[in-house]
Amino acid sequence: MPAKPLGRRRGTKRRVSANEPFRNLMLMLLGIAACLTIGIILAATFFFNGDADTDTSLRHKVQALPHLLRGPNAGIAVPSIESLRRDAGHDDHGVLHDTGAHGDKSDALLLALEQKNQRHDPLTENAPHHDHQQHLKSYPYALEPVAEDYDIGEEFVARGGSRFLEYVDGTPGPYEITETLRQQSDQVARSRRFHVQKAMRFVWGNYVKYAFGKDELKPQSASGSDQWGGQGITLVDSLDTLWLMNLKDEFWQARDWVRDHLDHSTVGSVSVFETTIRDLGGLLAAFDWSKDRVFLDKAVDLGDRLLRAFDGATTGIPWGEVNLASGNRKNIGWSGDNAIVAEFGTVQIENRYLSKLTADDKYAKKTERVYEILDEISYPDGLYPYYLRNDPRNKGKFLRDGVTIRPEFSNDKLTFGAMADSLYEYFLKTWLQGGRKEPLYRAMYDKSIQGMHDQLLQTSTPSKLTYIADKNRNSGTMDHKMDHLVCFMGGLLALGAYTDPLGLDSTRAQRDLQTAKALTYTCYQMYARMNTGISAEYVQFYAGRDFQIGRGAPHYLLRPEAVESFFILHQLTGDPVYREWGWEVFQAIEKYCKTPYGYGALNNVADVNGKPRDSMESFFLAETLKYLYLLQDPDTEVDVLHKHVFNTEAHPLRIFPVIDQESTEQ
Ligand code: DMJ
Repeated sequence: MPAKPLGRRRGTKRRVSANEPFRNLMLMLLGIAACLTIGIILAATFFFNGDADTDTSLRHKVQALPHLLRGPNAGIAVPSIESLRRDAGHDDHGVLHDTGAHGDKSDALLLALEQKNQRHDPLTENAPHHDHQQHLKSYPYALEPVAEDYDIGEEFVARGGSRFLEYVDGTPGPYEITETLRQQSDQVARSRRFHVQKAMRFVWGNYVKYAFGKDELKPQSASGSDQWGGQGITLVDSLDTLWLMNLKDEFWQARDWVRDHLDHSTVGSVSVFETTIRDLGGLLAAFDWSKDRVFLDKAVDLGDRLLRAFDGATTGIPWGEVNLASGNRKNIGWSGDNAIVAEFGTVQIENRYLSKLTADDKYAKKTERVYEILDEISYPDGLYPYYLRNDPRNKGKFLRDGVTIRPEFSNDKLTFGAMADSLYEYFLKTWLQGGRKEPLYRAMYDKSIQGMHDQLLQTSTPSKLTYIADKNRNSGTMDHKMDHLVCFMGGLLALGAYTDPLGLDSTRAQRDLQTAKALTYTCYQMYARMNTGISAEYVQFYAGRDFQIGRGAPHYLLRPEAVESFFILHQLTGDPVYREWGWEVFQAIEKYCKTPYGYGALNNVADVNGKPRDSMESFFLAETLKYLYLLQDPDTEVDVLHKHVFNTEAHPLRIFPVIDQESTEQ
């Protein structure tokens, strides 16, 4: 039987029950609620699975929290939902190259996150993170110990830049870094560090034999030279390398020379910057590790002589050169009497350490004042042109009725390479040295890194290599080159990310970490793509061709910046790939730069038959060999996150809270 049709029959009056209006109202409300719920679910699905990098990044923030609380970052501030909201507003510029505002979308996402967090504890909700972990692959690169009689000169062949492509954009690696992998990597590293130590023993032995106490060893002609005014620069610069490589007999022999022969009262005019970072930094680090008073006494004497560079400097910016014997000062001739930001902005760590150890704040005060002046005259983008007018002939310009007025920049070139590089490095490191308590320095660092991302960061074609270009601020013209010197930025950005007051998982820190890794990969490519496996002084980027050796810059001066970043990134992330890259670089240096008595700069990194020059800068022993060794030394006491700050010449000094703690323990 067909069912009776329901509903009103035409012409008949419908009977209405007493409950019906209420029931209809309820049904309507239920319908609206259902629509709203579906809408919210759809919106949330879109935001959580959408294409925006920011969304992924914010989701990642919540998912990664448990890992952060347990892992090597335990103790690092966990971002609150308020800080996430703040990030998504002013600080959120997305990941690499995405500087657009995310506005409403981010707000909606944060709202969704807040609602989610009310129902689920973000500190325990990490299922998607587990998913990611499950998709991680095994580390595919062979980890084989190196025999002690392995002949690098015979065996090493540069293998080009076609490997490790998965590291190009700096996103989290596809490989699982397990405890077993770390242990394997440590074992292999110990067999490699033997070879780096052997290189140091070789070059140091020849320095002692042919140039002991001289500024430099000439590695082809087995003689010494004194082009740094006769301060034993190589010896002093090498002290902590000897200590950290456990070459203690050599260290104490060098200490005796410092005690008996190092006499700054006979040294003439020197660069304030170079002498501070190499000589003063070397003495301070030697003291910091050995606690031998000889080093501190010599450092105080040198520090007092260098401090005269501030005498009569009406701008508060020191003179570029000072005569250690007479105290006479002058500007640097070759820079057209301009003061260079990377010079006067890179003397703070050494002078602050001196103040800390002597309880005399004169060193710290004068050099910290430089940062206040820089902050006062800074541009909104936090980037500094590299020349400042500091000319005595323009003295009147800086004085008005006896009051010092603001100094002025005298060019508009923006770079993270030569002449500006370590200024930015010291903003962050000065803050770290003081125990992260002086917000001005961190703010100056963060501002400049934002400016760098907004204005200078580029991606090459076709390989999508990340690089930091130079720029003329006034004309806006970009120069698509990158100095090898810029390669320190990978390590610095990573250090900044791991110590970011917003937390490592903040959008800003994640952006900086990604840039750090991507940039470091580019620096690795600058080595790997050369015939010798060694980088040129700078490379030039061209559309469609990635980079080529810069015009007039095919040489390699034994510089450390790339291996410095490998070391720092390895200490922070534990990814063994940085050890692979460092080992490759070491072998290339061993094969192409080694001479009968040391290691020499190369004229042309494209020429596998070239003869190294008869010159070896002290930073090869102070920095390049030290970083290469520490990278392969799992047993080192050096700890860049909790204990030490490296000055720009790779001299590790304890940070102030550690000094304080250790002095109360004694
Ligand atoms: C070193 O003297 C320092 O690292 C400095 O900050 C820049 N360049 C050299 C090494 O390349």
